[in-house]
Amino acid sequence: MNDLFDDLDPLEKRPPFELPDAQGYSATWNEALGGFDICVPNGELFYAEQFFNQKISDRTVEYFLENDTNDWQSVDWHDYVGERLPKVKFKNISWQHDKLNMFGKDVYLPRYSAWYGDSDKPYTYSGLTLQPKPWNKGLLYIKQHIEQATNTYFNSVLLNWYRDGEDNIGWHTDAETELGKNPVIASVNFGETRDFFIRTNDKSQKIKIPLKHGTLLIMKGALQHFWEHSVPKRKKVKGARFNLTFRSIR
Ligand SMILES: O=C(O)CCC(=O)C(=O)O
Repeated sequence: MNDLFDDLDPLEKRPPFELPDAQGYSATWNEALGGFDICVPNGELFYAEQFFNQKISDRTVEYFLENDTNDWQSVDWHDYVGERLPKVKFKNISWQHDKLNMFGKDVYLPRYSAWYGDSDKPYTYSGLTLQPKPWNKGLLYIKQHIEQATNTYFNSVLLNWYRDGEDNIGWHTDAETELGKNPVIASVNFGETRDFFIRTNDKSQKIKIPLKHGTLLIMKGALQHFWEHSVPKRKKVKGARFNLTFRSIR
């Protein structure tokens, strides 16, 4: 599906971001999957810059925001924090605005989210236990395309909606025990490009990976045990970005 590099010899193809020029790092073009198999010390990635084409990616953004209450393109979604968000009747996704208790105070997360999956797979992250909503047509379409390409089965997905560059997610790993020892996590992106960072637990190495409209990034191997990831604030980004992380809960 990735034709951006078609005129290059496979050996000359390079991912559109820098990897340290050091032992343990490599990127190899995977012709069959249209992306790069990337090795980092104690971890593996797969990066397909345009796994979903423009048309499907545009339609996905629309699908996520369609609702009976507002024109999805012109509304300021910052006006719907907390309990106001579920009052909007979204056609396809049950978006919610979760809060965390930090030092005795409830704080809303700087993003909206939704959780879908097989009904018997509740998931706990950052102290929140999420009950999945049943799969819908659009999410199954995305899931099945990723499953076919990667030969991996996923039974749940966390959706994050970053309204603009103020929304973010801090450094963390997805090493929850219910994901198994070395989880395969497929992260797909729609909307604005945002910088996704991975850094080693000791903070000595950091890699910036641009995740674009239609990009697929797969994290696998021991990555979650040795590397953290984050999407920091980017004040210049004015539009929305959606990230879906497909997981397999034991
Ligand atoms: O938005 C992203 O790219 C990352 C999301 C993430 O790290 C998570 O959901 O755990």
